[in-house]
This record gives sequence, C-alpha cells and structure tokens, in this order.
Amino acid sequence: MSDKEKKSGINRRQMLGTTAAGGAAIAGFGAGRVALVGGTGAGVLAAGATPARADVSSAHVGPGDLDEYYGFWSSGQTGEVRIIGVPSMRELMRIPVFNRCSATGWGQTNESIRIHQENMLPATREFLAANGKQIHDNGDLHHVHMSFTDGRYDGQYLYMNDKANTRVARVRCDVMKCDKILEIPNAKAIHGLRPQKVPRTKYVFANGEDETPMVNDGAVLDDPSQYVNFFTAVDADEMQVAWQVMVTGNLDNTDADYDGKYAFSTSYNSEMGVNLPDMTYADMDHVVIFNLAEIEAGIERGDYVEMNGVKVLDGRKEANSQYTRYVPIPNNPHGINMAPDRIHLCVAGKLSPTVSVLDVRRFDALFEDDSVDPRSVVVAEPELGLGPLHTCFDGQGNAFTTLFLDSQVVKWNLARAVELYNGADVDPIISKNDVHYQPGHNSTCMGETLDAEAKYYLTMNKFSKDRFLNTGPLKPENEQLFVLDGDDMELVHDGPTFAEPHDSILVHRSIVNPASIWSRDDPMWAETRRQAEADGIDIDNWMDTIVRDGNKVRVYMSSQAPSFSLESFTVNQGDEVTVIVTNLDDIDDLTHGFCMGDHGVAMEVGPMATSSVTFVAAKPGVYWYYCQWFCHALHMEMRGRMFVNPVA
Ligand code: RUQ
Ligand code: CUA
Ligand code: CA
Repeated sequence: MSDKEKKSGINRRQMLGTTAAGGAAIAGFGAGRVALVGGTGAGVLAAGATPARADVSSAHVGPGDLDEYYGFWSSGQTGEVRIIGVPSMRELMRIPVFNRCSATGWGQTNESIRIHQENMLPATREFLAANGKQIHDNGDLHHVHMSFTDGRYDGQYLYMNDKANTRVARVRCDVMKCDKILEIPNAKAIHGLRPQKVPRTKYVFANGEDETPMVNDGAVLDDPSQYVNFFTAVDADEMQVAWQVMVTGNLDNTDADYDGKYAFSTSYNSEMGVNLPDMTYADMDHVVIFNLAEIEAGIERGDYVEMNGVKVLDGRKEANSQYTRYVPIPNNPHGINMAPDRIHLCVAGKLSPTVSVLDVRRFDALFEDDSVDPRSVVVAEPELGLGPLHTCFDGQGNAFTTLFLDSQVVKWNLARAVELYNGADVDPIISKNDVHYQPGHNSTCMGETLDAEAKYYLTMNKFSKDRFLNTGPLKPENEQLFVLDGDDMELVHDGPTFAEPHDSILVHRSIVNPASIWSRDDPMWAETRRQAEADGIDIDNWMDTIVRDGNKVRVYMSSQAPSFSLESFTVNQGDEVTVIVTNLDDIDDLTHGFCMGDHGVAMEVGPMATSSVTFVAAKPGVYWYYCQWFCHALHMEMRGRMFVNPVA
C-alpha cells in the first residue's frame, strides 16, 4: 500500500472492487428493468418492517389545518413546478413553467408567450417558426431551488432548469408564477442548477450536460475531440447570462459553498465518450471547482472570448487556468451536496459505492499551489451501498444518501466518516432503511441551507412497481416521507406521483408569504397595458370596447362574478382577435377564466389580474365563450357569444 492509499483508506484492490461493483451496478440497472417487465420485480425489497418507535404525531395534519412546510417540487418531464404541503403531502398547486397548461393558458396567453420569447435565441425563434410554433411547450424540469441571503432561504424567487431545451427559469414567490425564461446559448441540456448561497444569490449556476462542437453550426459533426461543455452563471436579478466557463468533460449536478467563493459540479463523462462503454470506462471521473473571484477577475481583465453575446472563459483542464480545478472522483459521480456545517461537500459515486467527502477549506490551497494533489481535498470516502445518487443533511452532523440500486436510504455520520478515513476503527453508518423503489433525490427540511433541521426526510423514488393499483404499462412514481426522531426513521407517507417527483426543497412556511390577489400594477401585463393605453382603454375599470386596427381586433372586457362586461361581440372571418380580460373581483380565491369554444383557447384570470389571448377567427358562425373557473352559483351563465361574419 502506498502512503496515499493508506491515507485514503482505499487501496488498489478496493478500487478494483469498486470498479467491479460499478460493473455490477450497470448490470443492476438492466436487471431492474427485467424485473419490472416481469411485473412483480423479483428481488424487490420487502416493505419496511421497522417496529413503530418514533413519535410521528408531528406528521398529522388534520382537515383544515395548515402544513408547516412548503414543498417545492420539480416535475421532471412534465415541465412544471408543484407546491406540496409537508408533512401532509397534499398537492396544493402547480406552477406551469416549461409546459403548456390547459387550465391556466400558460403557453397560450400573450403574457406567457412574451415571457417565453423575451430571452429566446434568434435561431430558436426561426426553428420554431419553421415548425409552425411560437414557443417550446415541453420541458424537463429537474431542479428547483430558492434564492438565498447569507446561506438561508429568502423567500424571493425559485429558479429551475430545463434539460430538454437548455433553459433556466424563475418563479416569483409573491404570486407563484413564472416571470422569466432564459435560453442559454453555447451550452446544451441545462441539468444541475443551484443558486449562489452566500452572500446572496447573485448568480444561479447551471450545468450543460451534453457536449457539442464549440461552434455548433454543422461544420463539425461526428468529431467528439472538438466537443466542449459549458458551465453557466446566470445573473439572478437580470436573468441574463453573466459568464460561462468552458470545461473538460461533461457536467451533471452542481452546488455552491457557504463562503461565496466556489461553485462545483460533478462530471460523469470525463472521458468525453459518446456511448455507454466510453462514458463508463475510467475508474475516476471528476468534480470541477469554479473559483468565482478568479473568474470575475478574468472577466475584468478581458481574458475571455465572446460567443453568441456571452463572455466565455477557458477553464478546460489543459488550459491550466486559475478558473478551475479538477478533483478525481470515483466513478461516474452524480449528486453533489454542500453540508450545512459549511465544511463538507458530499459527492455521490453512483457507479462507485462511495460518497467522496471534500473539505472546502482545502480548496484555496489547490488554487494557490499547483503542486498540491487535487485529491488532498478528499477527507472521507465511506462505502455506503450500491448506486449512491444524492445526499441531504439534518443539521446535526448526519447525512442521508439515496442508494438507487439497493433501494435504500443510508443515514451516516460525517465526522465518523472522516475518522474512518484517518484510520480509526469506526462505522459511519447509522442505519439503512428500505424505500420503494430506486430513490433519486432526497430532502430534509431546510436541508440545503444553514437552517437544516432533523424533522422530516423525503425520498423521491423512480419506481413504484407493485406498490399501487396497476395503472397499465405506465406506473406512477413514489414518494415516501419519514419522521426523524433521534436515530429512528418512521415512514408516515407513501404515495404515488405523476411524472416525475424529481427533486424538492422543503421550506418553512414562515419564509413564504404570497399575495392572495394581484396588484393592478403588476409587471405581468405591462405590455398589454401599454397597448390598451394606446387604444385609449383603462383596463383597471369596467371596459366593454372593441378596437379595430385593420384585420386586428382587440376585444376589451371585464369580468365580475357572474358576468362578462360583453354579452357578445362581432368580428369578420379571418380577423386576428385579441381578447383582453380584467378580473375586477378583488376577493380571495375568486378566479375567472375565459374559454372560447371550439377555438382551443382558454385562460385563467386571477383576482384583479389582466390576461389576454390572440387567435384567428377563421370559421364563420356563432361561438360561445364562457368562464371555465367555477366562480359563482351562476357560473354556468357566465358566458357570451362571438359572431364571426363570413367574408363573401
Ligand atoms: S439529477 S436523480 Cu437530474 Cu436531479 Cu439525480
Ligand atoms: Cu366566472 Cu366562472
Ligand atoms: Ca465516466
């Protein structure tokens, strides 16, 4: 054993063992699929049989009682954000972001289309037009995180990624609506996303997962040696790209420290492979550390190239710049999570049964002295089980890591893992609990902040298999909530979710304080207001006016339960019709809608909100429009007619 091996506690043989486990892990993925096709899933772990010991009374939320935590859920391929009450696990709301929402009209109203298009790249606009579309109406929303001040949630914004169409979006917590969607140039497939924690969320860090040619214009195709990947910092206030760093390898998940100095990302494809064998052959991949001060200094002195309007710095391994350092980590690492002790960074090995624990206080030395071994920042590397994916924390020195292949959560102690690495005869593992099945992300209350609490533990499982009534070939996924009580974990909720409970944060309700009705000067409809003013219409008051502008017709109406201000309006066949509705009811929970029958048009109009929608009246005849949000005993009667005059 070499000195380094002794120190690491992992010798060459164990590393080979790790690789073997990696091989088994890959086989395991396949076996899992076979088991699923088989229906019942042979080899599936029995339901948790721990005798009830923990005090679970805190998890009971009676009818009419309010939850203690807001859970903000990503929904994966559904493309929306969901609000879940914790611990009741009641779904409270869905916030459409990258998806098209039939109920609210998101992706169809002029207000939402503007948000989609405002920061869309010109090439995407052209691409969409060629496909007869105005916006991308799908997305793959993996990660939602709240803005921070001094390492704590500040209740201002939520930020989220779209892996499918390379975007970052923001949700305003005052109204729980999306207000910005930013398409990221150069990078491809934004995956990992985290806000800066300290001193505040100035940047949102976003990982590009897929490698492509540096200039992706078709000149280079199947030549992976010319592929690169980009780490992006988004200015969180302006929602514009602040800078990008070109890296070696791909980027998977990311997090930031509690000192405001570093961000860091995992890479499972340090090999720059383009197929499975090539992406998994190396024993070690890496974590990239980004030095924020050095990057900002580099921008300052002009050490960047401008690509598609973005300042891009070279942080590739071979560039040997002061912007990045590469720490070797076994083996196709995935989750990267900063502990609330401000010191330990946990990197889940995925194909290695280990979690690598990095001490962020040692990062300075890597940048100060080139001869320092990058692995010297590793202070523990406990073997926890098969397929470790993500880690969360209880604020008491313990960590919870999901084990995808073992279908378990392992609770372990950080300090003891460090002692073990230093040669002490201790076991860092506190407990292992079965979960159902194949967990990905996990969360504790306030767990990614300095306020991490040992209260509830949530696991988000990719498979439900035989857990619920069979819904056909497509099964729901499964979420399980545990009460934490000392070293005990007691399962208190086990319930299905539609695609996909990908990730979540649990935020104490004292931090989140949304408004109940819209403010009339909200920026959401500022553009609509400008048009109305140009038309001489006051959208803040009762309005029932039709403005004709060539073949463009603007129909202004108000809604007040149970009627629209316009009983009917007339347009000509072929007119481009914009209907602008203001809901003048300033009462909590009194939402109206506007749905134009047989026109594929429907939208939500919240209390005191203005919404508008545009369509072409292409079919002559009588069409009823109606309010599609149940608002009043006479809600059914809240309707009117559009007359479309045939053009002879
Ligand atoms: S990553 S299941 Cu898309 Cu969140 Cu780990
Ligand atoms: Cu207004 Cu229903
Ligand atoms: Ca790899």
